[in-house]
Amino acid sequence: MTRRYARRTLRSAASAAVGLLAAAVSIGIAQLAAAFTGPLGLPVIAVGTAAINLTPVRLKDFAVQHFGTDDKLVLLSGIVVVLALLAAVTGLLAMRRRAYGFAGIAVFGGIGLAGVLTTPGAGPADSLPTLIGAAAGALALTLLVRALVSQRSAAAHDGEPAAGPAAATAGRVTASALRPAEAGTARLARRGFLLAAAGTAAVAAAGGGLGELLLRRFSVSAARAEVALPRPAIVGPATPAGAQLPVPGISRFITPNASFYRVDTALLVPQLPPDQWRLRVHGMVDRELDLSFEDLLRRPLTEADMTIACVSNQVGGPYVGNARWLGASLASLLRDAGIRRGADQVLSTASDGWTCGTPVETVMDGRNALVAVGMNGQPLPIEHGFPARMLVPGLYGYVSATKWLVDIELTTFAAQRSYWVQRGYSAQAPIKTESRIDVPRPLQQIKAGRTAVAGVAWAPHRGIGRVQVRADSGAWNDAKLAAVPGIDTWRQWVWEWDAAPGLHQLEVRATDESGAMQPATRVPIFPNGATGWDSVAVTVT
Ligand SMILES: Nc1nc2c(c(=O)[nH]1)N[C@H]1C(S)=C(S)[C@@H](COP(=O)(O)O)O[C@H]1N2
Ligand SMILES: [Mo]
Repeated sequence: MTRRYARRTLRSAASAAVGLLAAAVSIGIAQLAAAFTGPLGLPVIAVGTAAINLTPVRLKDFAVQHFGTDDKLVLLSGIVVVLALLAAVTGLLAMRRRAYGFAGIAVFGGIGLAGVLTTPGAGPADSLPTLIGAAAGALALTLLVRALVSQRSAAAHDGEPAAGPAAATAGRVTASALRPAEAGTARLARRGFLLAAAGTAAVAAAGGGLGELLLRRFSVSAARAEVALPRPAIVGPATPAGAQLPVPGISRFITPNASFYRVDTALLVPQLPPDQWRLRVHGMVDRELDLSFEDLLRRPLTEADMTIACVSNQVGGPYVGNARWLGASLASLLRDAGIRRGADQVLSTASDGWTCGTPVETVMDGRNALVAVGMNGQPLPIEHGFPARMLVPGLYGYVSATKWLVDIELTTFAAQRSYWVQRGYSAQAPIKTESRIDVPRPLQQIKAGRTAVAGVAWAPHRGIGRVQVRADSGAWNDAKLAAVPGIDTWRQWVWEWDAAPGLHQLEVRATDESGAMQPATRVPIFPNGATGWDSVAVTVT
């Protein structure tokens, strides 16, 4: 009985493998085809993108909180697991009736096609990889089913039980529907199936691998390396000597590009060749503008230090960074276009269709709102928006910091809602005053005696006026504040603590330069940013 059970399991596994292999061929061949038509035609990515855009906002917040920047990897892994399960079931069904298998492939293909066709920027040609992949999958399925059926038929004649009751129904694939195989050919037939399986696996891997390789030609990293950024017309203030406190473990005043946080909805980082990039300015304007990257670089460029933060940053969280940016004045660009009376929203759009709404008033009030092209002395890194992005000091990223910027429309908040506003986030979202303890680390063990408690605080475009620290809910102590080049960056702070042995809790709170203190009340990220005081628990020995 265990032998029969083992044999049944093996049979099911072989059927499931048929489905998995056919799915692998579909995806591998689709990837190869997409290497010719472009990455927008990659069906799994397209479905993942559609999933991101359809995901309820609470679930997305959960994903960002728990998986951080790995949320995309988790999503893609999830899609692959679901795909594999459905493919295995399709294989099992296909061994009962081939039509079920084709139906399964049609469903996969349909979902892929829907994903591709709803991808902003995708054209009719981008549906080809999915169609070709589906056809290749159907072919693989046919071959594998045939090979497995003839193996089972041969095995039956060698004395193994047949696939099931003989059926006369047309299209029903059972051993009895085939010509009886010669006795003794079972081994040959098994080898035939294994060869077919290995062959399809090789086709899937070769297609996918070659596709991956060829898709690299869409990368703009070579084009980025060739960009020579002009010197700034307005040079940023020199970083004051005391901006960086000599405390090991504190966040560096300037966040290096490689460790700057990344938050966006893009599964594949958009690759925009600078020589093809255009920026359109339109809507409620006197004259439409249409700029090339060269036009943008010819404008006087401003260099400015600016801290940007994500609304999804929890109290004490990592989604904040400070860089020295280089860009053209957004206000001057809009002045050239001529803002019509009544326009109150700058609606910016990325190449992938993501949108962002910024108050006209904020952009025009004299702060350093930029169409940025440089970050810390380099062209923008591709994942941070190459070749151009928007930045507005003082506003959360989702209402100000459009990466891969291609379109600016002057409109009203009443007429149009941007990506996250459609999903319930506030249309107006200034960055809330925040402070974070960098050292000591949570649950760190430290030696008794004088120890530095230090970190960063930010209230972009208001400036940090005071930071206070306390231990074990005792009296508040003023931290020493580092120097800053202006009010748009974060500010380092340090407090010397005389630590006595035991378990302690440290807390921090900041006050902006207008005198408003960071509220103690914990509110969640949704709908316009978390509040509350950061705290860490440490053991002193
Ligand atoms: N095209 C595009 N731009 C975008 C986003 C996005 O999803 N797509 N996310 C915004 C958000 S929510 C933030 S916090 C900042 C983050 O910028 P960074 O990834 O360069 O740190 O980019 C903004 N710009
Ligand atoms: Mo964000």
